[in-house]
Amino acid sequence: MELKEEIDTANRQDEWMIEQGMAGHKLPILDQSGRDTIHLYPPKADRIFKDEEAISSIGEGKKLIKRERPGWKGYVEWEDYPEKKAKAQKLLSSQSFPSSPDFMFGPIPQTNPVIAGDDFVAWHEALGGELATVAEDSWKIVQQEKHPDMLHLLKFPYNGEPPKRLVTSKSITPNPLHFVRNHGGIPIIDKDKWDLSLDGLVQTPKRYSLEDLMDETRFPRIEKNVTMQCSGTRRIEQIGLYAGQGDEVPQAPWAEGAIGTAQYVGISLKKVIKDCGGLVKPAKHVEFYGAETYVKDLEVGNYVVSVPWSKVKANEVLLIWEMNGEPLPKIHGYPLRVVVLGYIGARSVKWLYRIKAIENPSRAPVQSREYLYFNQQVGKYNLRPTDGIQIQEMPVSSAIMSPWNNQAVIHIGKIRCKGWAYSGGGRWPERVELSADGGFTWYEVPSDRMSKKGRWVWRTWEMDLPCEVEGWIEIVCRCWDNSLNTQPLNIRAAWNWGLHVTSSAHRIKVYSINKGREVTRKRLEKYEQKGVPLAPLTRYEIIPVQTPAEYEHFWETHDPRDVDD
Ligand SMILES: Nc1nc2c(c(=O)[nH]1)N[C@H]1C(S)=C(S)[C@@H](COP(=O)(O)O)O[C@H]1N2
Ligand SMILES: [Mo]
Repeated sequence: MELKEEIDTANRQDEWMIEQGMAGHKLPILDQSGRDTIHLYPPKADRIFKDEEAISSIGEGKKLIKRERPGWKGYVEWEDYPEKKAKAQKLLSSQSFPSSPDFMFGPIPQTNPVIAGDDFVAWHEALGGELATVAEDSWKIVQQEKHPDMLHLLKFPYNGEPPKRLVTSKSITPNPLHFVRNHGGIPIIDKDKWDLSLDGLVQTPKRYSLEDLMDETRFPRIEKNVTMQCSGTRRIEQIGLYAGQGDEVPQAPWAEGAIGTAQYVGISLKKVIKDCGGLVKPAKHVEFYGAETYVKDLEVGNYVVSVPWSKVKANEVLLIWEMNGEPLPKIHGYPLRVVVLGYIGARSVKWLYRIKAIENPSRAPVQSREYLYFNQQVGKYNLRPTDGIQIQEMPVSSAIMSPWNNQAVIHIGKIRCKGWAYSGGGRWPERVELSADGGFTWYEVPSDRMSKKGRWVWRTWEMDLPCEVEGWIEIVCRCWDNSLNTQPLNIRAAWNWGLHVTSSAHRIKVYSINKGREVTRKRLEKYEQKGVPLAPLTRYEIIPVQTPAEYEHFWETHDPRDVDD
């Protein structure tokens, strides 16, 4: 028991930062559960171990983890081989790995990619065989397929979003700018060698080539504009509110860009299931298998999730091969992916190779242990997966893409704002409202400045928001969907350990400089005449603003400051 203060905190260079909560990762935890308070300090270094004996007993990665099928680079089948899964888990738990940087509690790295994902890379390297070069291959594809301005939040598994200025630049997101959320590598699959297996609780299990699925005499083609939203969108606000308390598994610190809209072409899964003779009892759910390898708590598997049959039956689950007029990019699931209309992105499985009809929601980790919405009291030390609601439809949400938080804006009584609004489950944004006073008064975005409404798509919007006042203001945005659902007004109300569903009204602080006011207009003219730059806001410049004569004149024509009696 460590009673003595290992006083580390005296005379440290960073004492002030630690005391002010700006370096929470260095803080000892106070254990007050006994009579005396005990300080639990972070260890100086991570515990490093490698059990060579256990590792060599498993055999070589090359033999164990091999390519399952010719023409499917980076695909390893796990779900069919429980023994192989157990061996891989043993391999990973017999050694230590670098931990990912604590970007929530520690400072966020000022780099792009923001986080490297060293732990994920090391797991793949340790597994070896077919997975040895997956991280490298993934990064190459990012560079081939994605816009050079993407914000790479996590390099591997790749997670990236477009910068704010590009998120809503078009109501259909160009492919290179569509956000990407991966849990592992990017399998590189030859479409002629690919097929899809449909099995489980169906009358007649079958396999389909891409050609079969594209045969319009068998399956009517569907073309739809669909917004895909990751349930982690805007997570950065939850991280900022309570750093370090949320799910510390390396998660992309998403901002407002983990949402995108594309025109997809494919078919309804319902028709394919019918082609297999329909479901047999007691099928109620449909499970999707993605070809990459995902490591969760050192457990190794494929990416597997499920949706209820009712969703499939409503023709709201599509099998997609085309995105914005092009074959699906590799990074978005080539050759075939699922797109579940109005559900969180997580259910829209990429690199789909298997569909299985089952009785209950999938027990795979992504479905049963992730994408859960916990009560606020549930956290790291007390949670159980059954405490969380499995997230399917996203609630109504919106975001301001311009101006940016902490930005100064010069205007003439109106601040030009831009953003998006979206609602899950087939509901759509019916009204978007903005407030320039923290949410006391609300102005409606004129309908002619919103993009077209549709059941499965977001609406981008623009508005000149009336603002007379100057100085720091708070701009807030909220949306009402067609069911008149709206957003909670603060982040705290929506905070949850998984850092999902940040659907609270979006708030930004802006410094308002209203040139419509005489004093301000004249002052800015003076700056211009003298050639003094305005930015940044913190710039210190001495510009005389009143002459001594003007000052005297004021007091000659006004009451004095104090009274006589
Ligand atoms: N096979 C597979 N499918 C997947 C994922 C994944 O990691 N692997 N990520 C899911 C998540 S969480 C989201 S938000 C969407 C993102 O789709 P996109 O990368 O095409 O934008 O894909 C989903 N489908
Ligand atoms: Mo996601």
